[in-house]
Amino acid sequence: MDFCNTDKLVKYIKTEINKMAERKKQISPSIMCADFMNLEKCIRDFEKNGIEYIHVDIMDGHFVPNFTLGTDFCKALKKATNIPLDIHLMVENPEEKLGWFEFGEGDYVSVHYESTKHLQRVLSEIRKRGAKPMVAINPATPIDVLRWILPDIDAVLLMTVNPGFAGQKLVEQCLEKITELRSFLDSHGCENVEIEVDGNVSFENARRMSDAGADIFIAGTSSIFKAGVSMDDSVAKLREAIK
Ligand code: S6P
Ligand code: MG
Repeated sequence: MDFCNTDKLVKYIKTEINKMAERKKQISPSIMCADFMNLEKCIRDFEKNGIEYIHVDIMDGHFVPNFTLGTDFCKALKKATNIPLDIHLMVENPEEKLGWFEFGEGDYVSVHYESTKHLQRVLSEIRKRGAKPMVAINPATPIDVLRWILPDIDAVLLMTVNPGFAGQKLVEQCLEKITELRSFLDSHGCENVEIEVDGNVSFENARRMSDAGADIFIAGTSSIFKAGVSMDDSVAKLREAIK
């Protein structure tokens, strides 16, 4: 290790802290970006490549201007594979809709800070139902809104684009936000709380996000669902970028 090189030294220290905190770099492909005519093959490819989570985007046409996947789709996915789900609820008043979903041990369920007046209630309900609660925040939402729900979360989903659509461009200032969020969590004794990044996680951006402190990477049209690249090759390339 070249300790005269500050960048290398900082990266080395961050890697050692991550190891101590038992966090590891993981991939969660966004299934809304898959080829729906070939979903079975896609899921088997995820399994073959040791994919850690499947990210399922649920949109209600109110909280975000789009519709995507829903309750039956999650149910079918749970039957089709043992890979845990990472359900991203982009819906108004998620506390009213949580009961519509089947989820359990090992699954992540995220709700947006901006979507509910009862954030703590809905996060604790997720935990009560056996899943891991995650809070999602939009690019413009400040980090300190998380202060009083820290005991209720296992991860923070940091949106790196405004939610609603695949194929958008990274909101650049979110890179600095990842670094700030990691220090915020560590300074409040939450070294084990993971950071998930969602939006334009390209191979190049993934490397920058990983260096900034992200742990879980939502892989969409910018990386593993790029046309003409095999899943094996793109997952290997993404793993190389985030290690
Ligand atoms: C967006 C959604 C995301 C997208 C993902 C797509 O509202 O929450 O999960 O599916 O970001 O990836 P990409 O690489 O096309 O931005
Ligand atoms: Mg998402």
